[in-house]
Amino acid sequence: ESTTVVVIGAGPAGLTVANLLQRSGIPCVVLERRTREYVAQRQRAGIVETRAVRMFDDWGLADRVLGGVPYDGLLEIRVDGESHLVSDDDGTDGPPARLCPQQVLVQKLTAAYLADGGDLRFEAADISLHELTGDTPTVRYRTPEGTVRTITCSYVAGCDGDHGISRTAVPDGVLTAHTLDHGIGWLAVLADAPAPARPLLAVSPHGFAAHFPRGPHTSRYYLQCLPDDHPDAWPDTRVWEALRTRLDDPDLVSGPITDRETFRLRSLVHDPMQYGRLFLVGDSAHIVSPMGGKGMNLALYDADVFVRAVRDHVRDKDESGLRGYSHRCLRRVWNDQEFSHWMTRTLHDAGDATDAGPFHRNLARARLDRLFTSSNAARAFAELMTGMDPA
Ligand code: RFL
Repeated sequence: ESTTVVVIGAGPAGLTVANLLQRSGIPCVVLERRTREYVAQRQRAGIVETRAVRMFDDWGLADRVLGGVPYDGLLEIRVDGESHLVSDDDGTDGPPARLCPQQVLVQKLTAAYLADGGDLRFEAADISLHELTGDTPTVRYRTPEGTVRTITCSYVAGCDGDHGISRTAVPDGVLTAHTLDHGIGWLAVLADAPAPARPLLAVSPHGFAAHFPRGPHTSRYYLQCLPDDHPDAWPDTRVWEALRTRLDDPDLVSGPITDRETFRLRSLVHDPMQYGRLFLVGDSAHIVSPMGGKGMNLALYDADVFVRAVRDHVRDKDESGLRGYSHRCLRRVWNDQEFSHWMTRTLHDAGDATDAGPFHRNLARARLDRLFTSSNAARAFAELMTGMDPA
């Protein structure tokens, strides 16, 4: 069996690659380890940034793959109970960002790809990649029935996240991993409780907290916690009490908690994002601290750059896009890492719950003050929020 591109993983990165290839008339096969139901339920990101919305629009896919509710592009930053609004309006024309939960995007991308005849194989086990430095790599996997299959292709898109097999197929010493542990933990809570009017980030002496919409009656909350905290240390009463205190909202309406996990904030970049004919796309190449909402949006960016490069090669024998893939993606990755790092430090250090100390606390407060009072600072922030390529 042979195809042009084998896509490993059916998350936001893999499904976007698959849909854009399909729109380009380039054959591909998607291999996903999990079931369709499992993939469709994974809840994480909540905002599709302006650039990504316009990208789907350019490909004629926006109406089919973007769900969720309209979004005025405003973000509330509450500091010790005082509310400030910041905007992602950078003055450019075109459709704005969308509040579209990651699982809705994934469900719709899956449906659009399959409706147009896409080849998507769930429960593909023991995937292995071979001859990546030759002209025709092969991908081997086992079907749910236990048959071992081999697919020959021209390119492999490694879209299988941070714990996938794609990156491990690269020999030791080829990739450099740049890592940062922020020394901060977050408790992430999902609840059937009223969504806030707009995404809300709160600085308080008791630690950072956030409240995001994930649907009209579903909310995502984040609470800064100890880096190695266990979710069991956070029973319902403690969660709601901490949220009411840190959001300075004694009337916050609670609801049944449906998911609760803790994790450490970390950032990771693998350089380069390519080995032979294997191209790493999305989380398989980089992890960004969730502060700033860039992880999924970076995955969508990589997918767009990759498919355009493959299209140039297949259609016009122009290899420049593929050769420049890693460099181009990494430029944006580092730009977003910087944004996310800036937000992570600012919104945590401005409270009193990190060990950054009073000097850094005052620096963080000065940055927030500048953001709220300087139109130039606000504009720079808006530009980063949109994710648009710098001119
Ligand atoms: P995914 O989503 O991890 O998908 C990878 C897919 O590959 C499959 N897979 C395999 N398939 C075959 N063989 C194997 N050996 C395989 N191993 C894995 C998996 O089953 C899966 O289907 O990576 P992708 O597509 O690169 O997408 C990246 C995003 O999911 C990620 O960046 C975001 O979720 C990060 N993120 C956020 N991003 C935002 O833009 N805004 C946010 O608000 C936001 N919040 C978050 C987040 C990540 C979080 N986690 C995971 C800590 C909040 C949280 C809690």
